[in-house]
Amino acid sequence: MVRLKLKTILRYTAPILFAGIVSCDSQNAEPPNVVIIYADDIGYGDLSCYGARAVSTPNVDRLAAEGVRFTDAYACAATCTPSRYGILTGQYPFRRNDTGVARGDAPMIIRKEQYTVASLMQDAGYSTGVIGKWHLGLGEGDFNCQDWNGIIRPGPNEIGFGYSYIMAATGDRTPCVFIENGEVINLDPDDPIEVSYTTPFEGEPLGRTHPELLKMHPSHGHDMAIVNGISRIGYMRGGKSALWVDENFADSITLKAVKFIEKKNPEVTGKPFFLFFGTHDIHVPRVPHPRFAGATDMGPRGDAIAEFDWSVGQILEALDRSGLTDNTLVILSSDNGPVVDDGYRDQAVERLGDHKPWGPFRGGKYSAFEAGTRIPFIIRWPEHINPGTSNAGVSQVDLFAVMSQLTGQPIPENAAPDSFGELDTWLGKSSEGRDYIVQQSTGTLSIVEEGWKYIVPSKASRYNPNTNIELGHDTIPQLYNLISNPSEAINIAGENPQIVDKMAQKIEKIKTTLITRESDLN
Ligand SMILES: [Ca+2]
Repeated sequence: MVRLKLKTILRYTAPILFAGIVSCDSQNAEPPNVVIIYADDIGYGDLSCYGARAVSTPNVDRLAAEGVRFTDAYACAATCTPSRYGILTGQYPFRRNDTGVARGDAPMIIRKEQYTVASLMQDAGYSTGVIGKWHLGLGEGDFNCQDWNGIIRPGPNEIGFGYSYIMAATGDRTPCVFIENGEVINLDPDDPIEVSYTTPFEGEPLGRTHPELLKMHPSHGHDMAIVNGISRIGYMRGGKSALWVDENFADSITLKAVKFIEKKNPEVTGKPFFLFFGTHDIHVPRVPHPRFAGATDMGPRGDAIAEFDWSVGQILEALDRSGLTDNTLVILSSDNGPVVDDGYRDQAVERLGDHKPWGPFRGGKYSAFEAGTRIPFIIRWPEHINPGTSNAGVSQVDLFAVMSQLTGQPIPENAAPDSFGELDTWLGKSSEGRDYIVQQSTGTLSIVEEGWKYIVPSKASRYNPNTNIELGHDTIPQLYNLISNPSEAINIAGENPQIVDKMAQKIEKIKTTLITRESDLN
């Protein structure tokens, strides 16, 4: 049935949609598989193909050498939850006031009636799956609405993902278990899980009361439930047989991703696949498998980058082994910029040396400055992409519309309102890029256009001493020329009032224009 549907889609849409992609064999064009490798908190300067020297990432470098490496690419926001919301829905996360960093017991932020890029791929006839970090909430209702001991719905399976194997939030938040298709795996029904973000459970040791039980100590926050010798954000009790082991995160989710690729091979299923693989690396707690200890001189943060690269290598090898490399579009990126001390005493600061996770940019995770959202972005599709580097401006919010162009599956009315069809740019065939890019920090919005960057004034904190990150917020307008001053050192708003006015008006218009794709803003 599905195979028929796909062929039907191809017959009617491929001649148009693949016209720009396939030059001589469009009759035989099969839609590509799509694998998104979505890193967590990996900064612009953390990979060797982006200039890192203190860590080697040969598998990512291979991807870059065989595809297009983008230098001016942006995540939707400077933290996990809003960034993930944006890439999956094609809507700027600032349009909703509940897309901030989610608790582990938050209800699902993407509503079950929302149409996601996974829904689009499913409707286009793809096998779809999400594996790894989720951090977009689960269930519906208030906080703590989930039945961790039963079926947890809605979840990714209700918004377009046919298969899911996820952690509810992050490695540093309870519940510390993996959830497969809505059920906690390895759970003993006689030892039910309880989760709370407000009240500790009587008798359960906490990081702040029992530091002697910890193998990794918090530097700020992260002093509640202890699991695997590491204290977390949030409380939990029970579910002992289901608790994860941090050292095995990468092995566990990478193995699931490789199995997904093998099981969903189009030669077996008759349809292509779409896999969203969210690594936990290099988010805190950074506890890579012991075999990566000492891979770098930077301690766990550097070693977690090496582990991330290993995961990438496993995915690429699985594609090679299955004969799928040529017709698989692989996108590798990160959800936000880098942070060094993000809450654990893991020697990241002490052993950083000359390494610059933020590359040539200012700020980091959480920040309105470039390093908050300027991220690595690499796309490989051997059948259709000539390797190279592109400085076109691209944003992850466009994934949705790009997938629509790729598959010929139309975007339903009102879905993905801020997602633009930038396929030619993503495939390295055009150097045009987006007309403008919207950035979102923890406290304000910014806009980048024609080399200028304007940061909307905000009363939010300018600096976070815990993470030692300049947040880029200021009560006065900030204007930078990213071409002559990519490090945003010199605020030239005072000398350029007309440009400030124009950009301030534009971002106001973007805020009030609910569907920017079809607007006259472009
Ligand atoms: Ca992140």
